[in-house]
Amino acid sequence: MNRSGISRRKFIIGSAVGGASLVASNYLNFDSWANSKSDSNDLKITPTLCDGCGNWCAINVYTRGDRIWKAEGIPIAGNNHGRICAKGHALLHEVYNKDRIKSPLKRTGPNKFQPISWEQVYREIGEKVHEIIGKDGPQSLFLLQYPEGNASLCSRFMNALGSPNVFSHASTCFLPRNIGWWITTGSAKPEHDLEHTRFAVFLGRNIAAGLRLRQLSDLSKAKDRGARFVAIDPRFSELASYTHQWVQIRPGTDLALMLALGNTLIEENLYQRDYIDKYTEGFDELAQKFKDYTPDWAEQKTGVPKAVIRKLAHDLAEYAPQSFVHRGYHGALGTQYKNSFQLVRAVACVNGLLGNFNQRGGMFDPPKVKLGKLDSQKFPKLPEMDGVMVDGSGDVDRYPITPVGLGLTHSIPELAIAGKLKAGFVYHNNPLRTCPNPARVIEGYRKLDLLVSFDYVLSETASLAHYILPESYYLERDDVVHTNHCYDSHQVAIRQAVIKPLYDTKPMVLILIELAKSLGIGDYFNFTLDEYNRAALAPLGVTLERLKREGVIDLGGKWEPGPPHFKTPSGKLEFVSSTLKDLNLPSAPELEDPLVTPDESDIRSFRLIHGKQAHHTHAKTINQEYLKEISVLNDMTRVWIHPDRAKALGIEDGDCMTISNNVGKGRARALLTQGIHRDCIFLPSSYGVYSKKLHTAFGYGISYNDFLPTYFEPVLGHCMSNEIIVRVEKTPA
Ligand SMILES: Nc1nc2c(c(=O)[nH]1)N[C@H]1C(S)=C(S)[C@@H](COP(=O)(O)OP(=O)(O)OC[C@H]3O[C@@H](n4cnc5c(=O)[nH]c(N)nc54)[C@H](O)[C@@H]3O)O[C@H]1N2
Ligand SMILES: Nc1nc2c(c(=O)[nH]1)N[C@H]1C(S)=C(S)[C@@H](COP(=O)(O)OP(=O)(O)OC[C@H]3O[C@@H](n4cnc5c(=O)[nH]c(N)nc54)[C@H](O)[C@@H]3O)O[C@H]1N2
Ligand code: SF4
Ligand SMILES: [Mo]
Repeated sequence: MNRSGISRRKFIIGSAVGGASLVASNYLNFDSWANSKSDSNDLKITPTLCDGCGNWCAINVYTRGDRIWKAEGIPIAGNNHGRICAKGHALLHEVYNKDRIKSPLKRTGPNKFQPISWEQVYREIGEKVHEIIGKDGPQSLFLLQYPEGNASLCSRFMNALGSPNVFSHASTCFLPRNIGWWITTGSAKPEHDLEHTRFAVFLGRNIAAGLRLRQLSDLSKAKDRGARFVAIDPRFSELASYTHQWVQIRPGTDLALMLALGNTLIEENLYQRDYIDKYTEGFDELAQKFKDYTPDWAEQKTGVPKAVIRKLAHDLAEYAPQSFVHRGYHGALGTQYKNSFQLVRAVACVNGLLGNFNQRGGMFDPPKVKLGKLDSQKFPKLPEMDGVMVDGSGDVDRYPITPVGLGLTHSIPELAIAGKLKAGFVYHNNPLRTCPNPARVIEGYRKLDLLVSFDYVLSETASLAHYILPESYYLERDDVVHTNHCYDSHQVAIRQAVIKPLYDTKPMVLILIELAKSLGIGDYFNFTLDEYNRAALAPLGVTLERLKREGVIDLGGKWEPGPPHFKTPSGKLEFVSSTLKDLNLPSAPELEDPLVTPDESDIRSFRLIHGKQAHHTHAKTINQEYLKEISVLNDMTRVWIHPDRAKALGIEDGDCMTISNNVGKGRARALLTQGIHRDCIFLPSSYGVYSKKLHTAFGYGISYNDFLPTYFEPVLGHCMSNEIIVRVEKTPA
């Protein structure tokens, strides 16, 4: 057998490496999909929102009879402008996945589950929660969720039970990015006027794989108009292949580069003086702080030649304010390094020096839609919550600027082991796969007296839960109205059922309303989803009927350039932050080294970095057969390694490597490429599913979390997921 240049021998090694029994092609039969389509001529188009990743692209889904047929993007939708990605198409098939949970389940042993009725599952959970609250108080409960969409009602559910412990994926994804921007500009997620920019730098942000469809299409338009782009990344990313320049940087050293850009802009008088006088705070102190961070100095740290650094500063300045350094997401500016928070602050300050905030071709605070609330006469208001979470979020003595309601998800196992958390509800999240060091996460979650999962398949986390309450898949349910996909205009959108649920599953909102009754908090849930949504829409002058008909409604008020308004304590962009000063933290950005570095005296020692692939979301889509086939055909589980480093270890392209450290050990095949920095290896983050109940994905590839120690970054508490040193060796034959 020879598939895409993979010899039979190598292919078997590849699958053995992942431990999967993969008989490619046979499991995937396109005819079966075509044949199973309905012959009905009853064609219907239902607008809804894709649930494939956090972009919430608005889509029109076509059905024939009761069978889903295809989807298209909705042109006016802010985040996708009519486009959808491979996942947006492929996940339509996921409704029919054989691995779906078909009714509520109770776990009766390891990987043993018994179907039970909704009444029984509500009753048993109700009894258990009462017992736990009686013994350990409501503070011992937590809820972990996706922090948008139905999140408002899930949080209401936890708060009604008396617990402030609402967690999200913040501590493994974006925490420093949001807090750094918020502290500096008052906007946690500024947007970019990419379409009109003339020069932009993407620092550890790969919009061509960690997809943001709107930005990709805006980038193309700007490129056609002559704009130039630079990707700064230790590896030749998908975006780098599309930009005009790729700057290869030593991983973990972006902060030194940003400080040197700031230094050059200031020392060479390249900054926007008028803008800075009017709209910023602390310039003189910043200039003093940046004095020693010269391009010469940064070259030593980053490996980026000083001439390149200087040229970057000059290019940014030449086109300012129609230029920017991208605000980042998960890559270098997310929860990756000990210095990520300082880095985000430095990036925000460099943008401040360019004077680009609220300017054409620069950055801006995206328009926000204010939704209405339930009538407090008719529906009781929740009592006020104590502001501090069990993990120290919001606690002045622990993580004072980590917001309550996002939480440090990767601390849950520790807190369970310490006996501080006793019962958990996990919705649309999979900590057993997406948090560091699975062995430890499993140990922690096992300690819980009650674990309830609301998943649609038996993910790793659901497989460990005492009860699984299956939510209907996104194509089968209505959700809370949505506003966060707007980008540059005020928009409102809705996810709604395209077909009836195939199995005995329910929409999350209905589950909450019903479960609330057996938990004694029914009074706080005495409404229907439609009532809740109508109340939300009331101030917008939009009816629920119209929203369901159109899917997305543009309310006008598109962002326009003008004088900036910064929602910071000083009302200005804070080069020097009064908030950080009050907390005795560095008030202007300063150098901080990464936590760990590879051992230079050991040729086997590497940093392990990781990243997204365009056809997968985290490790949750690899159980979808078509998406897996893309990985198989293109041999995409391989780990990138520099040819010189590989040669020294006797590793050739396609060879099996053993990767290990004191957290874990795994095997993967090598992809030899000049497109990766010598100091690191790159592991795609889409693989490593170990739930045996995900039959397509199980055992295919490995995950970075298998090597990631459990860290808590000192200021914000995030997981520092690129602070991994591993030993790489050729696997003996
Ligand atoms: N297809 C797809 N799209 C997605 C997602 C998905 O899973 N799949 N997830 C969504 C979510 S939740 C997120 S958070 C975003 C993530 O989007 P990104 O933040 O773009 O994602 P990553 O792939 O984690 O990292 C981006 C780049 O950072 C590089 N990098 C690693 N270390 C360093 C470093 O030290 N310095 C520099 N300069 N670069 C470095 C990596 O090589 C990678 O190319 O994508 C969103 N969109
Ligand atoms: N291995 C690995 N770990 C990662 C990442 C990675 O790429 N790979 N990325 C990091 C980043 S950037 C992020 S944002 C976090 C994300 O961390 P998580 O939010 O934990 O990640 P997901 O993989 O998106 O988990 C989603 C869970 O929701 C379930 N689900 C999917 N659709 C539905 C539905 O319609 N209803 C319900 N109820 N459940 C559903 C899936 O089966 C899965 O169990 O992970 C971080 N950790
Ligand atoms: S980017 Fe793709 S997976 Fe994500 S919401 Fe849009 S269509 Fe769905
Ligand atoms: Mo993320």
